Amino acid sequence: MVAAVNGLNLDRQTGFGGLYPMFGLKRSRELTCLFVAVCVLMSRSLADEQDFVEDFLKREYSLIKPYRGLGFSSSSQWDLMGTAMVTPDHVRLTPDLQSRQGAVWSRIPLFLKDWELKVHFKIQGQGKKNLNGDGLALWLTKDRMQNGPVFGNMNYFVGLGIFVDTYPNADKTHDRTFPYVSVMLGNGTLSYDHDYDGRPTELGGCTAMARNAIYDTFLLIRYTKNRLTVMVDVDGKQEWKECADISGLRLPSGYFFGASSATGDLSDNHDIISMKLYQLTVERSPEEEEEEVTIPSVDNMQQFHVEIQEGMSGVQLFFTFLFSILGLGVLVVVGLIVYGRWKENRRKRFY
Ligand SMILES: *[C@@H]1O[C@H](CO)[C@@H](O)[C@H](O)[C@H]1NC(C)=O
Ligand SMILES: [Ca+2]
Repeated sequence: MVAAVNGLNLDRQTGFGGLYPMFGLKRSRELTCLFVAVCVLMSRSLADEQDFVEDFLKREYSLIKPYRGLGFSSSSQWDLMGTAMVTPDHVRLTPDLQSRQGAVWSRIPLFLKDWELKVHFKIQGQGKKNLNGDGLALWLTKDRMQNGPVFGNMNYFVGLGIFVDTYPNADKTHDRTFPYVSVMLGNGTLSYDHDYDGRPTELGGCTAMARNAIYDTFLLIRYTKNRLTVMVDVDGKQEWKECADISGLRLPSGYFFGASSATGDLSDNHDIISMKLYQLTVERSPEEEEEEVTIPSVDNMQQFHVEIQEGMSGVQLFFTFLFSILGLGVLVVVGLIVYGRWKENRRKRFY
């Protein structure tokens, strides 16, 4: 569904831009009429299922090839930091080398209310599965261009963080398959807990086999009417798979888009190929129009709270083992005694 919407819009975009120069100005009115008619027809069929009337690619918020002037020109709308570098094919946040941090940040604060960000990314490296790390993060935050421990960005961030976590730090029990995509909303006091892969603050997520994928890998983040949806497309089927759906999420405006990544002892190439921002046009009631948000928040935060199941420490494991052996020993002794008595009784009965 979403893929279809996007596809249509892309076609509309390129088709329209491509047609315009061929017609004179006189023609443009007819063309506009035609365009409007087509839009109305298309939106009517789309509106049956969802209330987006139209959406448009916003170039000023998008990171698209060729990345002209990126990282050095004052006219570029994006900044690079750390190890991030631009090649003709991608923005490489980190190379497949240990202890690197890199990021790319938009210079323009976002004041759109309803939007959709489509991210084309690539994570690829030499390391064997689960011997690679640490993943990348996408941001829409109050601060930009900060260093830190959360995939190369600051902790206690204010705003939205979407992580493509490729290394299971906590998951010694393997109840979750990595790479794992997860969503967090920071409010300045919440901390991302790296040792637990951010589970204490996670609002939703899913497994996405996006590393060393033979297909192009995409993430879609949609925010409209306080609802955040994250979708993934990593297995070459050209369809979006739902990953997270969070209602009652309030994000202030004026925040910055960014992408960051970090490697530690383990590494990967973390590349951003494009980040395309589409404005969504959504009908709102006057009350919805007026709502002013100053701090990111989620209604009913408790509903997301998960009990962390602590894995056993070495000492606990030792004592568990010890007591198991002792218990087994006691059982064997008791068993032997009972058997002895029983045998004795039987002998008595025979004589
Ligand atoms: C941030 O969220 C947490 C958890 O909901 C809450 O306890 C804390 O008070 C919030 N901080 C701010 C500044 O709103
Ligand atoms: Ca991790």
